[in-house]
Amino acid sequence: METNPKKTGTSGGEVLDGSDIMELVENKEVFSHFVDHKFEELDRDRDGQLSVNELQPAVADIGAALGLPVQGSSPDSDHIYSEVLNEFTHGKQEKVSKVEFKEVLSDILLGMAAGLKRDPIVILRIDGEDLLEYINGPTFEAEMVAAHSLIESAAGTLQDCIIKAFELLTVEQGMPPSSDPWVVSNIVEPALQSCAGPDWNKPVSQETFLVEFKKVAEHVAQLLREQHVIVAHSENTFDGSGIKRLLSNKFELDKTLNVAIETLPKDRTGKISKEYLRVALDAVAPSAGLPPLGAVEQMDKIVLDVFNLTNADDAKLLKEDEFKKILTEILGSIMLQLEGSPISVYSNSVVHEPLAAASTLLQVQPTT
Ligand SMILES: [Ca+2]
Repeated sequence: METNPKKTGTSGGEVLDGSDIMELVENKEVFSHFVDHKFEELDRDRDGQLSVNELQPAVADIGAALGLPVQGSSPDSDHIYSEVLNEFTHGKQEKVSKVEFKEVLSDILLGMAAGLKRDPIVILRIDGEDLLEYINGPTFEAEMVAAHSLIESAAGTLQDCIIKAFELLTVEQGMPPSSDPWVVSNIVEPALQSCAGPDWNKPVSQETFLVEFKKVAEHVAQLLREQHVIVAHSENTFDGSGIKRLLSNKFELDKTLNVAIETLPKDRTGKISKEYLRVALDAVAPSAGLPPLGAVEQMDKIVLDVFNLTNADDAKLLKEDEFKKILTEILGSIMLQLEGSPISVYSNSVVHEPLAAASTLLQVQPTT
């Protein structure tokens, strides 16, 4: 995950924010038709019910729509696949009627739509044009000089410098993530090979670096023009609103805090050491709309500042109530910091098939 303080230039992208899914499910007539069609397609033996085997294609589609790798490729995602299947079968190996299928599908789709609304995904098509524009634009030289002095300290060869410079470019400059194995073998490596010269394996001057990097970048742009790369760009902003919601709901807050301290070590009188505040905060994080500790550098910095301000690291023993009170104060301080300057986090990943096409589940069939 990378962090980015600036607004990203993704205005040209196609936004998947869940509103299409929401519209589909909320339009009774269209959704009924969609379910009828899906059901008929899945019910291969035409007995009016879906067996576990007949449900498999729907489960695979839901996985693809959720952005999961194909079934069988990792235990973590396979677990989600079996959860999805359990949703339909209620954990039993029984057949599913159309009514049940419709209910569960509607729940799953609405859940997906809500997830996308919180954290929209923008689909970008990288075709080399933005990269070409960037390398011929006004900021290129200054930025590459800065990049070079950053990279140079590692004292690499020209080739190393060029590879590292590509890692510094993002979709904003028209470059797909250069660490993606597909991008490496289909775009970056071929461009490097066709541009290799006599200075390739030694350290070079800034001037030579600029000239050579530009040549390779032009070649990369050319390759991108021949084969477009689709990148899913997701952005998440932490602005304190999740904490605000939690703090304003006394019942929910109590419940969350109790769960968070339940498993913490206590002394004989039931007191908890302040050194466990961090662990407790991490346990509260999902309910407060915060990322886990260690996931977002800027967020960790805020947490550190708040802990310093509240002397939260002095390992004193506190009664449960005092411990919860301090934890609540810490949440409040983090909220104020985030309200003052929200943190945006984005991640880019290469999609080898366009998302919508990967999932036939979300394609509404035309009425025939
Ligand atoms: Ca059947």
